[in-house]
Amino acid sequence: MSNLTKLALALALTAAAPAMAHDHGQHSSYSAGEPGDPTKPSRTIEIEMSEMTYEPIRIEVKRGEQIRFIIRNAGREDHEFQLATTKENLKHGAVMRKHPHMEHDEPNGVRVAPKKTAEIVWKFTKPGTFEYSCLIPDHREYGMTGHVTVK
Ligand SMILES: [Cu+2]
Repeated sequence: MSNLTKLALALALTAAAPAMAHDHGQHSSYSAGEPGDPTKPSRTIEIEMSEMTYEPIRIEVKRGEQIRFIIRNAGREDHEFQLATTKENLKHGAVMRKHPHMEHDEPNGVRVAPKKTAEIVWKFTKPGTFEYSCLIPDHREYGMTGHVTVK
């Protein structure tokens, strides 16, 4: 290998490294806590989604508590339950606006078809206020946000 080739290779690796690190970071940390362990005990909270709200719209959990969310779509359209900080959901919502049919495959969120039910097991490891929101374009704006207080 010539010195010039080695230099080009080194530059290419340096340029690629930050992008890779960023991707990895996005998938290994979640703003509202961490994915739960379904084999461990959890408290069940049922959430009903419809146009354009959640029931309940406010819940309280203890720090370190694991919750099994049973999320039922009682509406006539698809809805989402995306558990994160407001900041993260707004950022995610902006991406959804450009790509409305974006598929999610993350443990902190789910899209549910009408009359269907989904489950998310989540461990609230961080204190603070978090939210669940539907990021399908316009749904959040029409009121699809609920809040989780972690004490
Ligand atoms: Cu919705």
